Amino acid sequence: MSDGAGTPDGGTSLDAPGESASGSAATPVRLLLDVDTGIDDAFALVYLLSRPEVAIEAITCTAGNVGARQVALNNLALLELCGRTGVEVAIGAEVPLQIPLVTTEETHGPQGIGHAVLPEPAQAISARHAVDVWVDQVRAHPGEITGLITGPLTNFALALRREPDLPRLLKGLVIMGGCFYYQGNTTPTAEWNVSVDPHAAKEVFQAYQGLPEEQLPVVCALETTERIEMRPGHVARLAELAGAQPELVLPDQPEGLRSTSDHPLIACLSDAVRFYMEFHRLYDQGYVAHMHDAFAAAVAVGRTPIATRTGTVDVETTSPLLIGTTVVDYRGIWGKPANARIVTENSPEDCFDELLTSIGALARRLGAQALRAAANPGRMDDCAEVT
Ligand SMILES: [Ca+2]
Repeated sequence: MSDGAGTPDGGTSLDAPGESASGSAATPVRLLLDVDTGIDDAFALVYLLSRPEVAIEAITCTAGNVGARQVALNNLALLELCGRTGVEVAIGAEVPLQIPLVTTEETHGPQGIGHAVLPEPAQAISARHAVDVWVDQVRAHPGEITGLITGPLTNFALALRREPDLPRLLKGLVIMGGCFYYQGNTTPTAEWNVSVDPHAAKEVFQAYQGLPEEQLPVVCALETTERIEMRPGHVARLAELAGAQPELVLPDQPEGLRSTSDHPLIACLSDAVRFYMEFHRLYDQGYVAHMHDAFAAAVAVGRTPIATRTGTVDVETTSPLLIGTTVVDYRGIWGKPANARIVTENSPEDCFDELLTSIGALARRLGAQALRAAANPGRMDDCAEVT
C-alpha cells in the first residue's frame, strides 16, 4: 500500500501496509461507509471501530443481506456494543434501482448477524437520506474521505447521479463486489452485492471510466475475498486476545448453539460467525466463514497487503442467464478506458493477524471498562466513548 489510505499503487507483487502493527503512528483515515450489515459487514464495522486512526464520518445503509431499516438498527446496536456513540447512521435506497429486492436471511440470519441478537439501540436512525449524507459529506471535505462500500451499490449510484464529481471529490473508494473469471456465490457467474443491484453496479463503474488510475475504485472481488476464511481457531484466538474466557465454535457442536461468553462483543461475534460457518458448510465450502467485507475494510485503511491490476469492468444487466455477472477487460479489447483496480493478490494470514489483533484489543479495552464500571457504578464516565 502506498499511502495507507486505500489507494494501492497497482503493483504486481503484494504491497506491505505502510504502518506498524501497533497502529500508533498510523495516518488518520476518514471513512464513509455504505453497508448492508450482514455478518461480514459486522466484522468490518467492529474492526474499523477498533482502529484508533479511523474516523467514521457516517454509515449509510443499503438493503441487501436484510432490509435497509434492519441494517441501520444492526449498525446502531454494534456501535453501542463497541461503546461508540455519535456516529450518524442513515438509510438510503430500500430497493434496487430497477429490479425487485431479494434479501438473504438464509445466508445471514433473521436479523442479518447470524445467531446474534442485539438489543434495540438507544440512538435513532438519522433523518437524512443516505444520498444526502454522501454528497454533503464529500463535498464538504474534498479529497479527504475514502468511501468503503460493502453492500449493493444502490446508494452510491444514486449519489453519483446527484453529484457526478464524487469520484474526484473522494480520496479513494474501496468496493467489495463482483468476481472476475471466478465462480459467483449467488448465480454460477454472479456475486451477491452485484446481483442484488446490477444496474447500480454498472452505473458506478461507468462513472469511473477514464479517470486517473489513483482515483479508480479498488475492487475486492470473490477470487480474493473467499481466501479470507475464518475458522474455529480464529474465534478461539480472538477470545484469547480479548482476555475473555475460551470461546469454542466447533463443527461437531449442535447448530444454533449460542455463546456463553461473559464478554458481550465476543459473544456477539461468535454467534454471528457460527451461523455463517454453518451456512458455508451447508453449501459444501467447509466449516469456515468468508470475511469478504472485513478484508475490504482492512484494504480501505491500508493495513493488509494487496496487489491490484487495472482494467475495465462492465456488468451484465439484461441476460436472464448472466444478469449480475461482472467482466473485466485487462487487455483493452473493448477499447474503453480503465475504471477499476481489481485486487489480484492478498494474504489471508496477514489479514487475520490484523483483524484479530485489532478487534481483540478493542474487546480487551471494553472488558476492562465494564469491570471498572461495575466496580464504580456511580461513575458514568467509565462508560464513555471508547476509541
Ligand atoms: Ca455486506
